[in-house]
This record gives sequence, C-alpha cells and structure tokens, in this order.
Amino acid sequence: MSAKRHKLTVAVSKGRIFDECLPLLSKLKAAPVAHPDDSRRLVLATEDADLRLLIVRAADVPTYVQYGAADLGVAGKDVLLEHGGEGLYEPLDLRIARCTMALAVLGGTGLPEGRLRVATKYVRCTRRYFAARGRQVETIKLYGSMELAPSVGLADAIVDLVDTGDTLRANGLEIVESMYDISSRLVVNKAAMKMKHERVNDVLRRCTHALQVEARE
Ligand code: PRT
Ligand code: MG
Repeated sequence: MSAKRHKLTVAVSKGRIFDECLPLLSKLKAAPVAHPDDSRRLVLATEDADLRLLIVRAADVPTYVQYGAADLGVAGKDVLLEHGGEGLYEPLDLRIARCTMALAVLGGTGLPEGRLRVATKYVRCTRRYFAARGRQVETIKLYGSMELAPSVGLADAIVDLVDTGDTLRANGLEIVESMYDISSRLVVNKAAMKMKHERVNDVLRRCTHALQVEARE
C-alpha cells in the first residue's frame, strides 16, 4: 500500500514564540528553512523532511490543532486558557515566552469595593478567575491597548500579560493580583495522538530530551 505520507504539521505564531522556539527546533534538527519575517510564505519546510511549520496568529494556534489542520502547535498558556483546550492534549511546558497574567489598576487606587469592571482580551480567563473567588465582575472585551482603559474611565481594572512591567508603569498602572504564570506549551491534536502515535511520540520524546539537556546546562 502506498498511501501518501503527510508531513507532521506544527502550528506556531511569528514573533516572540517563533523566535524563542528556534533553539528548540534546531536541537530537534527541525530548523525552518526560512524565517517568517523574511518570507511571505505561511507554510515553512524544515531541515526535517517529515516536519513542516504553519505560521498562524498566536490566538489561532489552538483552533488549527483542535480541528486537525495541524497535528501539533505551540501556544501560550494564556491563549490555551482562553480557548478552553477542547480537542487538545497539552503534554509539554516549553518554558518559553514566559510572563504573568495579572490584574492591574491605576497606581495608588487599589481595587474598588463591589462590582468590578475589567477590560481585557482574556474575557473567559477573567470570568473564571473571579467566579472561583466569588467576586462579581463585568468584563469589557478589548483587542489591544488595554492599559488605556482605566485612565479614561472605561474600566476599574485590566487583565493583561506582564513581563518587565514597563508597559504598566508607562501608563500609570500597578499590579494588584498576579493571576497565572504563563509560558508556551506544546499541544497535540487528540486524533493525531492516536493515528500518528509513533511520529508524534517521537517529536515529544525529542522535545523532552532537549528540554532536559537545557535544564541541566
Ligand atoms: O501581537 P499580535 O497581535 O500579532 O498577537 P499576540 O499578541 O497574540 O502575539 P505575541 O507574539 O505578541 O504574543 C504571543 C504570546 O507570547 C502570548 O500569547 C504570551 O503567551 C507570550 N508573551 C510573553 C507575551 C508577553 N510575554 C508580553 N509581554 N505576550 C504579550 N506581551 C505583551 C503584553 O500584552 C503587554 O502589552 O507585552 C506587553 C507587556 O510587556 P512588558 O515587558 O512591558 O511588561
Ligand atoms: Mg502582541
């Protein structure tokens, strides 16, 4: 039987996740043949003839993997929490693109009493976080520039990712609660885990090994 053997497909976003994935891909002998910043191509071959990359928006990675358009993907825990993780396994923490999801308010004001108005792109995470704490919140969905919302009276607080804290500081905000530690995870389509068991497991083994070596260095 000569059924066409399809390459294993990994969905990844360009920007910090792609850049921070490069050392791992090199260790797997699966370095991409081009960098997405230098190419308009959204499908990138790698040194590994059996593995290709799809360049997609960070928030779309779980969707590609959930529906099997990609067998594997690399996504931030923030994106996975917001997506919900349906149809995905999340076997490995790649420990890259790390940051914190935090609740922030205007400096010196603290959290107001009573119902809280929170502006965020992470509506689902925010609702879940506050529901677990029995606190009433109204979420206001934004797609960017969350840091602006409190100073113009759109919200009492924001939920956003924080790395150095420079963006918050530049907008007069301060963290009142750190909610989740964020890093990027390797995710696997549930059907691919069964149907392409051997090849997917080989990638998982190689990643695990590379991460162990790195942790010892
Ligand atoms: O940017 P684009 O609209 O294309 O998509 P995206 O924002 O979804 O992707 P990208 O590449 O910016 O982020 C991809 C993933 O990187 C996120 O899903 C996180 O898992 C992870 N990550 C790690 C971060 C940060 N650190 C980070 N600091 N994502 C975003 N930020 C932003 C943050 O939202 C805020 O605007 O950086 C700013 C804060 O940084 P500091 O250093 O000023 O605190
Ligand atoms: Mg961004």
